[in-house]
Amino acid sequence: MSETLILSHRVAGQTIPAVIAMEQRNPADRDDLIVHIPEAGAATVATAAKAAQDALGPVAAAGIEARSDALNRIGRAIANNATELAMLIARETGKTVRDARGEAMRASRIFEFFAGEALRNAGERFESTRPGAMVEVMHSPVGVVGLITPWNFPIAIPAWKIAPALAFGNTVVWKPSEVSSASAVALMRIIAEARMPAGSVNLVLGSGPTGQAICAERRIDAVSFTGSEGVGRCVREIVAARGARVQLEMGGVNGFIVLADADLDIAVDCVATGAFFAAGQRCTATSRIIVEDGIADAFLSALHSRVQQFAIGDPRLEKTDIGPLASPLQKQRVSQQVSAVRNEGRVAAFGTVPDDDDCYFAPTLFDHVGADSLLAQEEIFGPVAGMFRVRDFDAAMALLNNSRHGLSAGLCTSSLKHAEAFKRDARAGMLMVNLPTAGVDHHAPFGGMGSSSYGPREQGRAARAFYTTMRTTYQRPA
Ligand code: UN1
Repeated sequence: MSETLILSHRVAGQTIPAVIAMEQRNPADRDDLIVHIPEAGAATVATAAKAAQDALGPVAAAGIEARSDALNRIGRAIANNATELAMLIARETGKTVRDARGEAMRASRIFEFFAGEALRNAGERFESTRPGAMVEVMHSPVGVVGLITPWNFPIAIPAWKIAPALAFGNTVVWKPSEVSSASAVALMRIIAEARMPAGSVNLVLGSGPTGQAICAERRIDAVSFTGSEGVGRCVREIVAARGARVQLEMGGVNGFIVLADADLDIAVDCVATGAFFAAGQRCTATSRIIVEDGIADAFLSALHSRVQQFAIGDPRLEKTDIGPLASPLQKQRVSQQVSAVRNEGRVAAFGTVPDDDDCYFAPTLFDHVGADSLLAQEEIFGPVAGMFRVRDFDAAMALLNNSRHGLSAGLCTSSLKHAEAFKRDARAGMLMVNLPTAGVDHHAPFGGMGSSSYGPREQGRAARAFYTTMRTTYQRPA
């Protein structure tokens, strides 16, 4: 039986009525989960930003222990509701329920991590060059932050922006992707129960125009965005033009090198999961598989057998490894990109999808891809990867670094010498040795080089740089 949900914005603790503009359906079963979504215009965004601004005083007055307690409450509530949240994420975005449960637990831990960070926001105090005077450095809130988040991690990415924003005394206007609005509303319900001052977190639903209104809203002091490179560039232009702070996490065409001395089982596992899990819809997914010639055929056949074992199907089922793409639009985009590169390598279809016309896309690998192929440069946000055959380690590194992106990069080897050279020379913000390019820890800095990222790192202790502003006080006794 299908369930109908009408979603609402939530500003200053109240849901506000709005006209419905869009709908989202379960991408694996178009008759299941239909949510109706409004589109917040500039006026709604302004109301939300005003509510957030009005909450800054009460948030400061409540103090750090209250903030820390609230973040802990949110973290615990997410863990307690992980099963329901995971099923909703699976139904709404096609992420497998196993992955989604992992995501919920990650979101829970992120809130708990930042509950601690709220209490550890230490500054510095040192002597001034002027005798008798002292210098103090404090890390103060930036103010109202606008958060624009994608559908592929519908609660973990919001968590790693909302939690540090709140930990350091900011307030939030949050716009989730329209593809994951129901998951966002579920997270928002949990946040609303954490007993923070009204207006601490405000949820505005919508698509591109709502995001644009956030970027342009003058009451918003800083904007953090995760999504595509094209949209990221627009976000930066609008936000920077009005002098506000901006942080972007965008795509990657992440490379993974397999050397002849690699443990083949580890290499196959890293590539199979890195390229095809989550149907390739992770900015850290492996897109370029760079393999030393001598082992390329053996590696390919082992990879082929491994991917054949994956269960592709209904993301709501516990046994499923790979679900569908998140929406018909996503399927259309991936199909078009794959058609555009059809002649740029030898295609090895790696799996079959359930026989219906939902949003499934079979894992696809292009072999013998040339270094100047589009596959080497453009991100395909789907279960699609290119295999590049190279002579040796130096050729592999040259190919790896021939990209305007630089999010994550991987190497599979048993050679310490090559691992050290990779860590020194690979142009990427996150380096994985004998581990997949996707799958990051919640307490470590996250971000890339080149066109992949802009602004300070997210996550872990590094997150403070974006969500605080330094204030230097000089003081001498009167
Ligand atoms: C991960 O690989 O564990 O959108 C996280 C994304 C990234 C998060 C990846 N921002 O896929």
